[in-house]
Amino acid sequence: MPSLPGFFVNYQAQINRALDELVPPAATQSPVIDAMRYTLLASSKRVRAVLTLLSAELCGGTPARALPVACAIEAVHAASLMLDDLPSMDNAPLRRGRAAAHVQFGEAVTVLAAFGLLNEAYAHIARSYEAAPAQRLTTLLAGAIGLDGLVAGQAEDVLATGGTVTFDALERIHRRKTGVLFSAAATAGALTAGAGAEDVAALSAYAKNLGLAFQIVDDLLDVTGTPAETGKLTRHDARKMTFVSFSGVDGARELAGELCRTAQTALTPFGRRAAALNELAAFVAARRL
Ligand code: GRG
Repeated sequence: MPSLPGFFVNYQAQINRALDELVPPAATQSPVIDAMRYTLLASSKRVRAVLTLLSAELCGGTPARALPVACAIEAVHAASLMLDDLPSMDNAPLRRGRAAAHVQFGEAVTVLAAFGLLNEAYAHIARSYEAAPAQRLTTLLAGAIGLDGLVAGQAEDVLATGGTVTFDALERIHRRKTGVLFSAAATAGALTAGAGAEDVAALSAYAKNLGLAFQIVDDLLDVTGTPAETGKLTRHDARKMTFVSFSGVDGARELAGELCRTAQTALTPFGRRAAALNELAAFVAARRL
């Protein structure tokens, strides 16, 4: 089974340590903090944060400087998963190989914990960088979450559930739900390295296509994967239109492969220095986890 590229292990360890410090255990009993840590620290590939660290390195920066914003992005991602799983949205009982947060802690605590993670994400950027990069990074993140990003994509997705969507609408939903945060992750890494506009644009194009491919494979794994592989209930998207409903299993895999090749083409200016990001794209095209 295609597994994560070998270099992930080292990055994941750094990211997991930093996330543990970002939301430390509560000093006195706090179900909200428990719920934040429950989802944030559960088993995850950490693809978005690794993308931030790799992008920073590719632009001459260091993982250490990129780590705070990489963690902020993982906190946003975890918050989005908690909200997405709620009964009023995707109604998913299983996430990251265990009960979803609302099953474990109830809906009220889960909504508050998601807000808590969002808040900590911004606070972490504000305290970790000088004023000018902090402002750029928070603006970037707000754009990715907001009205042309996660919130917009999720709104259109939820409102379309049970009905029909066009292929273009589906692509827009998935680009906003997943592609935009991937793009912000790569851009953030490049910005922490002081990259120029051309490098930022190339990495953003790479990540935007990678993110859409990642989401298409996510749809595919809902049909062809197992809960043991994906950590969530499978066949759960049957009431939704997905790329698999439009293109079939083989067509969706083909489309994801094409997008990954487009992503790799965007890396051409970096030459062989982009080997790790090329490997990540090859993994996404073939992934089963
Ligand atoms: C206010 C943050 C915020 C969000 C509101 C709920 C919502 C809008 C958006 C949901 C977006 C969403 C859940 C997109 C799905 C993205 C996706 C493919 C998730 C699975 O990602 P993996 O496989 O998961 O990287 P791990 O567990 O490995 O991190």
